[in-house]
Amino acid sequence: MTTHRYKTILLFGAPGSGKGTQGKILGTIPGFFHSSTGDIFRSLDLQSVTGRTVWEYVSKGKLVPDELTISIWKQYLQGMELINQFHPETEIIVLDGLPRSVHQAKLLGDTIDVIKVIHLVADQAKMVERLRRRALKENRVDDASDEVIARRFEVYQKETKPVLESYAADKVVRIDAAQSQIRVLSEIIKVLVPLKESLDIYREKAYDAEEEAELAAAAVTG
Ligand code: B4P
Repeated sequence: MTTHRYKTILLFGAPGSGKGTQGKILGTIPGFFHSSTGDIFRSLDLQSVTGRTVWEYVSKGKLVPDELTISIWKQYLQGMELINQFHPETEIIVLDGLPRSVHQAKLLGDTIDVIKVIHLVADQAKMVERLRRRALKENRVDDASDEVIARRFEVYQKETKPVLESYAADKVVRIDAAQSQIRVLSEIIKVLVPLKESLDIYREKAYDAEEEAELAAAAVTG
């Protein structure tokens, strides 16, 4: 695993705000790597102790405990790097659903370098309606009942929303998530294009400087 902190964009918002929807699309753009804790949790084997523990929380609309969440996510990312699916030197992580508590944000402080927070905002009734519709299509345990959905919103207000205060106000961009998917996407893209271009220039310069230093060192020793 690289020793640098990963350049990261957070997709932030309440359940049903469209983090996963947008994250999946952004992850198909060269130079971006999408990572969703919700997806990682849903892919765990229910026969395993970890898989069953996670299911216990998710199915009740609760947050999976912080240390367990971070440990599963780090293992996942390490695996992706090892199998060459994630390239930290050239890619930006689009982090969807993490951190979901102030403690998680602290635990991630030495691992990720948050360059922007995309805050997807819509009214709760709209998001609940989407989750109910998704429940019919995807059969997700966390959308299974109005009670579980309501608990997820409570958890969001109490534990997740305060995370926004962990980041400088100029890093947070608020986007109206009640708009069509393509319009939400286009607003996110407008934010990401200049960020990605300036990061590429910075990384190229750093690479050239490193090469020059290596050549100079070789000239001295050789
Ligand atoms: P997630 O998988 O992150 O689920 P989510 O918050 O419900 O969904 P999201 O906002 O991504 O909505 P989506 O795009 O799918 O988390 C699931 C659970 O895992 C959590 O409740 C928690 O228990 C656990 N968990 C995850 N991360 C954790 C962490 N860090 N710590 C502890 N526990 C954690 O959109 C929803 C629906 O709306 C879709 O059907 C989509 O098609 C539709 N939609 C989206 N955008 C739309 C638009 N603009 N217009 C119309 N429909 C739209």
